[in-house]
Amino acid sequence: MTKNTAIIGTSLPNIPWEGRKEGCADVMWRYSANPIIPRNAIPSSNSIFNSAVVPFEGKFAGVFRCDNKQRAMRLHAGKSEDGINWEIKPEPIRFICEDEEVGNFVYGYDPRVCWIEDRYYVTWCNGYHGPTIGVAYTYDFEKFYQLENAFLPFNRNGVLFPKKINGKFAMLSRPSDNGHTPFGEIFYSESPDMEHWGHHRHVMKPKQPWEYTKIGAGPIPIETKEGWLLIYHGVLTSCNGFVYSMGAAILDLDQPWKVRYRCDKYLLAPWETYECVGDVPNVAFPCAALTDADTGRITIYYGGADTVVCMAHTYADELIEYIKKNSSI
Ligand code: BMA
Repeated sequence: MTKNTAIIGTSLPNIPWEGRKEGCADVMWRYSANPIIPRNAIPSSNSIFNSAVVPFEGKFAGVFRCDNKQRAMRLHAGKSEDGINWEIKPEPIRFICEDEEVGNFVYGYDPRVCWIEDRYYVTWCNGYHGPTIGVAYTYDFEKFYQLENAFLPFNRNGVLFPKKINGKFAMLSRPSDNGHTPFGEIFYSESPDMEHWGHHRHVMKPKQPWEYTKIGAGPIPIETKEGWLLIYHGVLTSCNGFVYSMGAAILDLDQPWKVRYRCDKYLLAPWETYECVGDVPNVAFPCAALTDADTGRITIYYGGADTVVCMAHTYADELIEYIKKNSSI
């Protein structure tokens, strides 16, 4: 297999994958056995959704959003042989934190997991006098060490880049309010040490009708020859409430706050029953992507209707072509 794909990255020959069905013309397609994780995969859960997975020791590991039967939002670690069948720990993650003030867990949701240099970093929406971006790291998905929150409240959708940019850690985030935020644009920030964040830059704001209320970064950006491939969610407000779909853009490799291309159409919108019916109807919310540089395969993990975890697939090269062809910045 040649590494002649747009992805700048490593091989993942065991990426969970199902090819496009005959007759399907979509650039991104769903795994046919969705959802892969049911709402009751652990005894305490009301719902399991908006979760993040990564390759780990030849297999897979992840951090899962499990809302419990008190409807408290908790993060649980999990492992998998194949990326599809998951063993999620019944007990939530107990973060180890030097500072009680920061480590006092109130709630946590919508995790992202990012390998940078020598460890896995976890970012999530962390309750600290309102939602902000929690940061922790782990080596083994057993012990998690919590660091300072990245920002002041109110912020959500903190998504790290998988390598330092111009010598600094880099993160996308989405300043918000304390409620079901009716606005939202994506910003870029840098840090020399994963604690102090600055050099804030505006990346993009809602544009097309499908994303017009707010947007937020999804999976860890994927490094490609064309730039950082960013899959994000966009929200439309209908007469019946929010509708969460997935879209994509390509950001400059060295100055990721500069948008090179941006797809004006959504890639995947809530059409299937498991996306349209659940605790929150009409939600497809991506939080992770696995990639294989050899084949260009990308598998997205997304939450369906705030209730279950689902997968979708695409090819990097086809997706990049599609974004360019449908781009308006
Ligand atoms: C957002 C977050 C997500 C959720 C979405 C739809 O504000 O809370 O976790 O999937 O709303 O309810």
